[in-house]
Amino acid sequence: MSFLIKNGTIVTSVDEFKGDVLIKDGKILAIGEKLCNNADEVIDAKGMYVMPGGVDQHVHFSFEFNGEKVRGFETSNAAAVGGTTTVIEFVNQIEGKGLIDSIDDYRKENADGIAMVDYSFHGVITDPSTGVFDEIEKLPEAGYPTVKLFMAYKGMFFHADDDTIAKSMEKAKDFGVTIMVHAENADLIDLLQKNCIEKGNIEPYYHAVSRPPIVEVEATERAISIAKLMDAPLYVVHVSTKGAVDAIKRARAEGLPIYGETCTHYLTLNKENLAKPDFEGAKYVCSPALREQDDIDYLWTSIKNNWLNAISSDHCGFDWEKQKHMGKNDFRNIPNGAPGMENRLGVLWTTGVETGRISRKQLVDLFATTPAKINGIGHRKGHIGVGYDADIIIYNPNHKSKISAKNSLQGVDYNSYEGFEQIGRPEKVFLRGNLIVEEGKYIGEKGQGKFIPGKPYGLCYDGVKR
Ligand code: DUC
Ligand code: ZN
Ligand code: ZN
Repeated sequence: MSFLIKNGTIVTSVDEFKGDVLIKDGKILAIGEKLCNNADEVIDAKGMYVMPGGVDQHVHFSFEFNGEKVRGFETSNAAAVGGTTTVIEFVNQIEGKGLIDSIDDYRKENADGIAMVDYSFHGVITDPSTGVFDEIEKLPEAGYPTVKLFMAYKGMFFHADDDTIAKSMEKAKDFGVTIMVHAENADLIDLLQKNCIEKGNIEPYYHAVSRPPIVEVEATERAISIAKLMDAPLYVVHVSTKGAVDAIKRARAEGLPIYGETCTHYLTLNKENLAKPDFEGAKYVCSPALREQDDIDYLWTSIKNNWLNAISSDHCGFDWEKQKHMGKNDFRNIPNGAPGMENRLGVLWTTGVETGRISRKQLVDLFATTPAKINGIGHRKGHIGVGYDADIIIYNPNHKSKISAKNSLQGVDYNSYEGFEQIGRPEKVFLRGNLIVEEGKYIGEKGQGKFIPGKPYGLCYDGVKR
């Protein structure tokens, strides 16, 4: 099946121009002015923006907290309607098992034949006892060139200490594997949490009180120091504070290959949400915690100036009614995480592009192009160019809607952006040349998403083999 998308404004991370895009056999075949061809279907995109499908490199479809599990790949059509055509999810190493086997097994059971957008994986090291460091060199061959380590979550099986981080980096740098960290100081959080509980401060708001900016800043600086010592690249996920941005900025100014992302919610939601009455605040319990306005403003400045390099959703779908309520009497038991893969583009367009804070090109870069490059899939994803996968969004900037959990496909009983007035929407979305969203509705099929192996030496390596 071939499509000719005519008369749209094509937006890439480096260019914006009026033109046509011809797609055939899943790939972009031609881009130009007034292309004429006998495509099977011609689509008039006049007045619309034609952009690459989003790459959400930070989603959780298997995260567990106190035995409670998030919604999985069966809800990935939500990413599609939100203009995201590739998701990259974090898979924990199973205790006593190798990292590659853990991801392979997870993938076969939970993603293959189920996913509705394309997908790739980051491995999460949880068990250093299995010879996992020696396995790092085999990750690129398996198509998993990224590894995440959780500096937070003291006492949980996925917490990683500095020794694990250093050893991972030492190995990773020789094989082009990118180490990513969730940077928060686990010990300090544990101490502050206990202090809150001892004083009877059990409500969701104290999640934020016990995770102040300094715990993120300290861990970010420490991770950078370890990366410097090991001469390894580093990618810091979900940066939420000025101090952490500054640490990354300083490192890059020194010439170190240190990169970072922020997330939609850190740009648009604030700490006061956690104070909502009737336990509504629990909906906003995620880690790092939501911040105050000065940090939020600085994050906008950071994405505009390329101090941070990508915007992810950190999608993590726990229900409020049953799952978040586990922490009714102790905020420490509230599962951490917020849904958001469906809303990343609409919210960023409305709060970023429509307000003039960032340009459309910058949005494309942060939403699709750079995340693809960081994860070794930039040769086929995240860009509108000849030979790339035909993952394309036709964005209608004139559509107006109100975000609501009841119209959402995320499979979660709340939406963090409930009532948000969104400007524009992905009218049509193509996944490798297949039309999967039409008039904003998902029309694809379960299992249409495919595994996209990542290549090593992603963007954090700056094109240099270290
Ligand atoms: N933080 C979250 O809020 N959810 C998932 C994992 C994480 O680190
Ligand atoms: Zn995290
Ligand atoms: Zn996360």
